[in-house]
Amino acid sequence: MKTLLLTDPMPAGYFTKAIHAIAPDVELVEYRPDITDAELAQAEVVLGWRFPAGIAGRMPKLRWVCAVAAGVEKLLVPDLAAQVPVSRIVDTEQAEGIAQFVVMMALRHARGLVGYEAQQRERAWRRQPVAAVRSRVAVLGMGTMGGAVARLLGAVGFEVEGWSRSSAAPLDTVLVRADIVVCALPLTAQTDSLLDARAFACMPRGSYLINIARGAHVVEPDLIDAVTSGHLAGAALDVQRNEPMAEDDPLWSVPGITITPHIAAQSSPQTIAAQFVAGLRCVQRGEAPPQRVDRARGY
Ligand code: OXD
Repeated sequence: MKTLLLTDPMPAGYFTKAIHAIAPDVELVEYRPDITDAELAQAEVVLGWRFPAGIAGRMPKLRWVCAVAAGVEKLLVPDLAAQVPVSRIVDTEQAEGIAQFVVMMALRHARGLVGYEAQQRERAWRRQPVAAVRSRVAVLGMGTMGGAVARLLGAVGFEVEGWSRSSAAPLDTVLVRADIVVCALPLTAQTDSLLDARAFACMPRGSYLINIARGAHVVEPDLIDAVTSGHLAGAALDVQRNEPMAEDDPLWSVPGITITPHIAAQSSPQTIAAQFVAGLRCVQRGEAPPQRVDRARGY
C-alpha cells in the first residue's frame, strides 16, 4: 500500500526518516511537482498538510488521508472523493506547547510587558502600579487545544470562560466580558472570518486578541482598524491568512500586533510517524482508521 507524502512546507524527508525508523516496510513516495499520473494512480494513502491543486482527483485508489496536523482544512478539497476517510493527529504535547504560548502572550499583555519593553528602548526606569493577574479570558474552541489552553490559563490566575459553536451563550455575550480573547477554533465554513469588525466592536476597549488557530478566522483589515483606532490594545497572531507572510503585508507594521510564524507548537515527525503507522496498520487490516474527522463538520 503506497503512501504519498504531501508535507510541504515541511520537507518530506523528515517524515520518511521517522516512519522508516519504526516501520521500514512502509512504501513512501515523496511528492514532486512533476509526479506522474501513474505514480498518483498507485498511491492508496496520503500523509500530508495540504493537497496541491488537482492532485486529489488524480488518485483513484485513495483509501485514507492522514493529516500531519490537528487542523485538516487544507486537505478537505472539493476533488477528494466523498468516501475517503480523513484522520488527524491528536497530540497532547502539542496542546501543552500551544497552551504555554498562549499563557506567555496573555501574561505579556496583562502584566504590561509591552509598555516596559518600550520604556527600555527609551532608557526610562519608571514603575507603574502592578497587581496579580485576574483578567477574564474567553477561549473560543474547547477541543484538545482549547481545553489545554483554558486549564493552563486558569492555573496562573486568569478567569477563563470557554465558548464553542455548540455553547448555549451567543458569541457576542462572551466577547463583551473578555479582557483577552483566544481563538482555538477549527477552521470551517462557519468559523471562517468569525473575528471581524462586529466581533471586535463587541470586545471591550483595551482588550486583546490571541490567535493560535488559523489566520482565516480573522478579517485582518478589520483587526488592523480595531488596533490602530485604539479600540483593541493589540493582538498576538501566531497564524495569518497568507502564510508565509509577504514582506509588504500590512500586519507586520501595526504597533500592538505581534507576529510569530506559526510556531506556537508543532507535533514532532516522530509523534506523527507513530500515529500514522498505527492508523496505516488499521487500514491494511481493512479496519476504519482512528482519529477521523467528520468531513461535513470539518474537524
Ligand atoms: C495544527 C497546526 O493544526 O500545526 O496542528 O497548526
